Amino acid sequence: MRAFPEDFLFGVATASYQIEGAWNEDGKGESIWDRFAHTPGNILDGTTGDVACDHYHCFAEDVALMQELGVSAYRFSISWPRVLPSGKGAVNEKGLAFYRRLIEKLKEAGIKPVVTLYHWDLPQALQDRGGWESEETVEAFAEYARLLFATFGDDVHLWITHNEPWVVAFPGHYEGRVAPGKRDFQAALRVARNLLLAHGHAVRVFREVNPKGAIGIALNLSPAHPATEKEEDQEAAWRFDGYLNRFFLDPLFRGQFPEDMLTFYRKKGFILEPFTKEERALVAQPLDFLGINYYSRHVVRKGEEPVLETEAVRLPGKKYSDMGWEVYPEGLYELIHRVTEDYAPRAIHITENGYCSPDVPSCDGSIDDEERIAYLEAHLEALHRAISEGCPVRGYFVWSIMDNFEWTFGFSKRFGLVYVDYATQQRIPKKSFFFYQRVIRERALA
Ligand code: IFM
Repeated sequence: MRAFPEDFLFGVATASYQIEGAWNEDGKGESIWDRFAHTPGNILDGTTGDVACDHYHCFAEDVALMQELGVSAYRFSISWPRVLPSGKGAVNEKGLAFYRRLIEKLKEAGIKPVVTLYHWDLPQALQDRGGWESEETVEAFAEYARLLFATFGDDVHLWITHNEPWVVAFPGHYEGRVAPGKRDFQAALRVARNLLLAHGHAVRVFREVNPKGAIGIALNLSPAHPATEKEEDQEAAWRFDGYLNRFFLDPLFRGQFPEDMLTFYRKKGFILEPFTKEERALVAQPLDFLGINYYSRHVVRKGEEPVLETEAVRLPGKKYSDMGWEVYPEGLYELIHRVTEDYAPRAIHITENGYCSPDVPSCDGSIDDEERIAYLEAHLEALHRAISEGCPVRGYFVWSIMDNFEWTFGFSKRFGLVYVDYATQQRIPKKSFFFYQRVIRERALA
């Protein structure tokens, strides 16, 4: 038996746009994801998050499922336009009331709320005035954070400022594959910088308001490995590491962008202002924990992509999920050690980890997702190894409690421990639900 520490948090995670639905109910404002998904051609299967898992109405049933699963924490995000329809100014009390009801239900069930402030659904009203490219959004984020800390401060166990700022900046503003769907690398750099500043402002407000609980950020991190021993591929892998990992870790823990990336982007003709002394102090304020979202590693070689000049490589003989992501549990172990040794966070939470497979109920209605079980088991084992070697990992959140709207892929991808029949909103626990239930009950891997 490999036992986990007594106070280790076992949780599950979701995000507002992916599950809530009720996109225009009770005074909610439009988000950039409403706009993006409503624009024909953006979502692969033509669906939207208008209804999604209808969690806005079914949240009590969903909390009951979490209670049955036995989790000690639930990570969810607050929809900014649901509580501030224009992004700032007038508060939508009905929106706040929804999250109050959810938090109450969680408390009754003995589940600790873990709240993400920003999981990608920016109020469209702010986007119309420049979105994350504009300082106005940075200021609005600080006020939005203040409202939430003041309203729910003492009931929330962990606060997460941003989820995966890399995705917001680069896939959102350079690749154009997620909202707001821009294709401009210069804009993406500006957005990345502003997201870090906004994070810093929110942390400062948190320390001022001083609620119970702790604050951190969730980064999507992934080891970048060279496809071959060739020097140009090794350089490509280090550059990709700078692009994905160090570009956020260095400012958060050292107050500045990595020197090699500043030079690289400058050579490519992009403007990236280093942080000033005041900004450094703001961005690198001590965090209570670092959230890591881990799914896979990246294997890269030198390639034709115009900015980074790297290219992803798919290796023969390896297992890939339905997202096309390699199953690579060793990467989680490697990452935890690297972050612990290079950046020394006070604590680490694995804020997301999970597996995508094309699950289909069998004739008797059960869902036998053996591959997900194998994935979770291997990752929990890697995590356990890192903890037993002294890495400060305090929690683990499976993505996701239930199947949901997988952004550009719509409902065509399933990550849940619980199957969702979108036509009826019926929830069916998969076999992996019972696997995770047993791990939580025993607080150990068999
Ligand atoms: O669904 C997403 C989530 O919103 C952010 N992290 C990755 C998940 C799977 O793609």
